[in-house]
Amino acid sequence: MASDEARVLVLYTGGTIGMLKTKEGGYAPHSGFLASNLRSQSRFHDPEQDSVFANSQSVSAYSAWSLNAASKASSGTSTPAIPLPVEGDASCITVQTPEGARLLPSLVTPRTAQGKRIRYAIYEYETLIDSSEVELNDWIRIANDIELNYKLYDAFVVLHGTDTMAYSASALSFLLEDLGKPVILTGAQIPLSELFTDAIDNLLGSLIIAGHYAIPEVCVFFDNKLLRGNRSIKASSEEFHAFQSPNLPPLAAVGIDIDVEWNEVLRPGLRAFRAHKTLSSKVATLRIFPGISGSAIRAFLNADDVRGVVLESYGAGNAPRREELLSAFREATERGVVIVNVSQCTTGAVAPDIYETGRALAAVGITGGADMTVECALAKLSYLLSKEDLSPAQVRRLLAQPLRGELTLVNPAPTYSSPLDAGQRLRTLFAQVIECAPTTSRGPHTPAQRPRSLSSVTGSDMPSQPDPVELPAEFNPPWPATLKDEETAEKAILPYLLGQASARHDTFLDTLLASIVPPTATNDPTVIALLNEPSTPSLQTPLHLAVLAGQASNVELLLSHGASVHARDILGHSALFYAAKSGAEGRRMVMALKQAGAHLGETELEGGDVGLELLKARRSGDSEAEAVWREAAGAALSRAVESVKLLYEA
Ligand code: ASN
Repeated sequence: MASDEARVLVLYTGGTIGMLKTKEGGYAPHSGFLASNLRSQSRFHDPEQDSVFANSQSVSAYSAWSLNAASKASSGTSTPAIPLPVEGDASCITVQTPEGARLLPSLVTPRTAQGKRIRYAIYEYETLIDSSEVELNDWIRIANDIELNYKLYDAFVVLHGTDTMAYSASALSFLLEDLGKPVILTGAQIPLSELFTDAIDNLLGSLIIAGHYAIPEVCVFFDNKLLRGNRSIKASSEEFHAFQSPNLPPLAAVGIDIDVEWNEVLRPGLRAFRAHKTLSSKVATLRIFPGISGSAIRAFLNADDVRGVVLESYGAGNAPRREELLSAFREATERGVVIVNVSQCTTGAVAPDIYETGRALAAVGITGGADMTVECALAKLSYLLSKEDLSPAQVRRLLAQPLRGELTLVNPAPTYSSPLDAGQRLRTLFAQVIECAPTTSRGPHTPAQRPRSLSSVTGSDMPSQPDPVELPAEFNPPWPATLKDEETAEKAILPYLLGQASARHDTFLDTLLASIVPPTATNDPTVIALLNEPSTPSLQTPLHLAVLAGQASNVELLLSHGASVHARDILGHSALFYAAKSGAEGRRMVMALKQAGAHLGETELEGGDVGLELLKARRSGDSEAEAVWREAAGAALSRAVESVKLLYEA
């Protein structure tokens, strides 16, 4: 398999997307249907890339099977299982299951506009469900499956019913601790089996985003919008635009281009990824309504299996101040029941100190949940209460602060002043970078060309050139043709500046980071996410560029600021691959990257890229280079060697 392929594992849990009509007349998930249907569609599978299915009878077996499946499904009888490919088939992918490794046939998309193919396996759960039947154990199962396969895949797509997708996305966002790779939940309002369906756009969009962008978050992708999962709600049971994120703009929007809002994307986790595998079922929601009785509330809060409650209050966090209600709440919180206050309004936040009614709730020990959705607050409570070492006071404290970007702090400390607030500073920085830019990567420039583009950005007093301003070709990808406003300018300049600074052998990267990240907020996720935006048309991030330029201290600096070790460039390589490729000099970078959770990708290992490098080092007697590759590959070394076994033996 080629290294310009991204690898995505699709966990198929059920939902409308793969449903067929039963003979009783209702829709229900149908085992086997989805994978065979996708295989028959050229946009989801390019048979030319699939040696096994192109060259064997399996193609006809599959299509015969899929026809069978469709006709039997409509008659309500069961379908045969998908024929499993045998060991050695080039198109099979290993999927780790709780029972051990399984080989699954892979599918591969045609090349995307960005030049990659997405190779994916569909791991269909034994019992496909309508998501209205989802349970806490299903979330733990998904989290566990992602953990088992974390190093084998670049990203994960979870096919899920829409009814409870917002709950599942919220729960997964907490269960997946220090996540560094994309996990995208999607589904459909109309099944893939129907002529007119949203399943195609939703699944294809999810695969493409998952395969191209190292967005280290649990997201929901629906109707061309990528939403932070724990900010999403199902807002319509009829429209294709089923999901909304009322208090946070989408993380990405798909149109002619895919526009990722990198400023909103969270930083990847700092520690090694792991899945938390317990949730508390002792949580419940309580919706306030006019006339609600104190005795009903007291009975509810006294129930044995209630340890955490999401209180759905009015407006900015208000509820009646009747003493019978307040005393029921007070008794519960004093017993250690954790109550979090979120609003019945779709947009806006709970601000418990605005009204006396809201202040009364805070006074009886109820925690303000800011702008969390009900789904998210419930999932967060369930997650926090499952951590037995946390006291109720600690749970309350954690509820009020963002753990996965799930809430907006009411008065966040000012963390980010746009460099464009100080045009002069930006101009100076830019001029410095350009003056010292390594000419090897960018080609020769005459200084006169650069101020021209700069003046159109900042309205500066630099020497002006007659319009229209033509930019040198190599400026085109990171620079829009016309820079109309400051925001566009900022978006265009910063990734480029960071890329340039990362490749330089001086302290310019420190200066630049200090200028965009105030010293008090080095961990500000909104700013740091900028680091993970590709700086070049070949999708290299500042981290790639620092590694390629051999700047070990810049690598360490970028990692400490939250650069993702999982981003892959157009050739499918992460920074670790290039670090290892730089031989003995790369050792320090390899160590830093591995410590931050980097690992070589399956496509690099299986595709022979790593194996060939090892072989090259061995044949040339460069034992140091070989040792660096061993370090980079770690336990995966044997698979790298296996990929070029024939050459080794030769
Ligand atoms: N009832 C379905 C489910 O949640 C709805 C859907 O997927 N559109 O599984």
